[in-house]
Amino acid sequence: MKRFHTLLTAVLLCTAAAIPAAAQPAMTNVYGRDCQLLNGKWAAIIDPYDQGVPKEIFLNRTPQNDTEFFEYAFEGGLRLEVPGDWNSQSPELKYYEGTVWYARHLVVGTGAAQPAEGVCATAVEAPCDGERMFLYFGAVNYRCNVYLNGKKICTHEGGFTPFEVEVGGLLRDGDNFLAVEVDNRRRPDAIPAMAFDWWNYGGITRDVMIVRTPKTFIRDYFLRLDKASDSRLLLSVDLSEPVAGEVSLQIPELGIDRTLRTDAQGHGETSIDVKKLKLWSPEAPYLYDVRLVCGGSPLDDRIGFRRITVDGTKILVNGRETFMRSISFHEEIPQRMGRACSRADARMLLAEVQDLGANMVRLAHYPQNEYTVRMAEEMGILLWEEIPIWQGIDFTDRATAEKAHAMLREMIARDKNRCAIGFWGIANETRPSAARDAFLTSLLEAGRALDESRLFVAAFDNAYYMEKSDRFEMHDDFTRLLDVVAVNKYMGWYAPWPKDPGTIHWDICTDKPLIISEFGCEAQYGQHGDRHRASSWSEEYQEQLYIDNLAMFANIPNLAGISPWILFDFRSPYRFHPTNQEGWNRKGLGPRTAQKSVACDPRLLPLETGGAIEKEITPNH
Ligand code: GCB
Repeated sequence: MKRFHTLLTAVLLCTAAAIPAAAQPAMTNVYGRDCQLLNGKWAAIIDPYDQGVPKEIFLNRTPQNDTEFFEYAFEGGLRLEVPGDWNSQSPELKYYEGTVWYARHLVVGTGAAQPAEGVCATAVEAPCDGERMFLYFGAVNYRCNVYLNGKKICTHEGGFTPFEVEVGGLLRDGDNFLAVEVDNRRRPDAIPAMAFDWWNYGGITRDVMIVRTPKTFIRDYFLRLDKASDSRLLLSVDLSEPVAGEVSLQIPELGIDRTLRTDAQGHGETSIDVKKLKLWSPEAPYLYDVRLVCGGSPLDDRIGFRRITVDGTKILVNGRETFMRSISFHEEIPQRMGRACSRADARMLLAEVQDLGANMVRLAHYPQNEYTVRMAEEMGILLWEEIPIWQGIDFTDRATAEKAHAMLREMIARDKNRCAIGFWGIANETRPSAARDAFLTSLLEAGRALDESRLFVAAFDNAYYMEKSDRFEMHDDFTRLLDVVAVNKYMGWYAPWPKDPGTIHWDICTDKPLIISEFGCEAQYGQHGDRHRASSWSEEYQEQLYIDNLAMFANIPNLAGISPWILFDFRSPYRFHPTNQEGWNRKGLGPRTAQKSVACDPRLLPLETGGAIEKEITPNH
């Protein structure tokens, strides 16, 4: 296995170098920079047969003489809201998986002729001397090609992490035509792959922005508490260019004003001793105003400092044992039947979590919006953030492995300064094999090299009750490499109880903390029935199942947290039952699942949301 792993890593390095025109990973803390949103309505063309490329619709040509005509036009057709998924914006797109083209004009310079009424356009100031401009996408599901003025400028794969491409030198004065070809088809070599238990929302699902920077700027930084000392901060920075330069770090409240010199590669590191640091914790989520300055240009952030470690079977936050009272949610607003995509959406989801009294969220099953992560941090909610390695992944495919590495890098690059994140999740429900072990080991090593300050976890579904030992056991050697092991176990739902729950014992990775990362069952809101019959889909059955599972958890010697599945019902083509599911996974618990039985009827929205969420919803078309 070791040899295979070394070989795989070597091959990965070669393939990475060979990939053409890939977008750059986004710069850290994009919202702290000079940025302009390109959100709003974009023109769109649905292209299920992928005819947009042969017809060169990215050129946006219009007839120039009497004989010319074109079989497309972006104006006068469909409009899609960005950020947002396309499925919830038009009835014919509800189940659509394929290509959609998005287009928008960028009108550069104040003197430029303005586009005609109704044309989707944004006025963009011309760059000042020496200024650079980047086009940033918070997330596009799943893969995309970006064209500017008829030229392909980048490609990106992966539906939940940000990317950018430099456009300063490509924009011209006046009208510029931006087209984004988005494809959300499921593929065997993708992550996630062919089937997964959530809706495959397609589209430009997060903010799109123009970001302006000086010529040389701080591309990346990582400021954190030294794992070994509560009174030392560690800072590393990378400039946009391989040049020796100066970066200063200011944290006024701590009296810190420190200058650091980067080496000829543009990389610098320093440690700073501090006195009387207030640590961040779920109980006291303290954040400091932090400023980094390079070449006179400031970059502001709010950063908290905390230590998350493992001591035997315990998880410690700042040295204190902390039991993870967690819950999961998908990035979805059930009432709208669409992707959560705004600050208001993040607020709604996290407010529910807070009402439940949870101290952690397992973000299911992919990196969610930066808004959510930042807001959780302000609210004192710990996070487990994971990449969408979800069952069915082709662990033998080198290209898939490279995608996993890219997703992990992009997730850590975006959120490594967010102290709310205590756990990086690298996989959900994978089964042992030499190929899987090599794939995940290489991912884990890469993750640890990027961030030594967090715990690495994966969720498994191969724990079983063994009659012989009268215990739950799990045989998966890969768990040895993780800091924390997590188990998804649906006792009472997918697996019948072998005996009285309160008498069941667990013997799984007893030298490490173990989190029950999923359990639960489906129930229809407001449906009453036999508390001992699963097929009643009743609230009573769900309640009894929770009582039974909690009785069993009491016997897990190394239990360090539980995370019920899930806050809200969520849409999923996996779920066929004609009356109890109707395309929804009904395991939701949250109070706003009051919309459960009526979730498909948007007329009831104001009633179900009490008006509060309704105001923040972008109207559908
Ligand atoms: C699981 C998966 C989760 C599913 C859930 C279910 O184990 O990790 O994505 O949604 O089960 O409801 O079956």
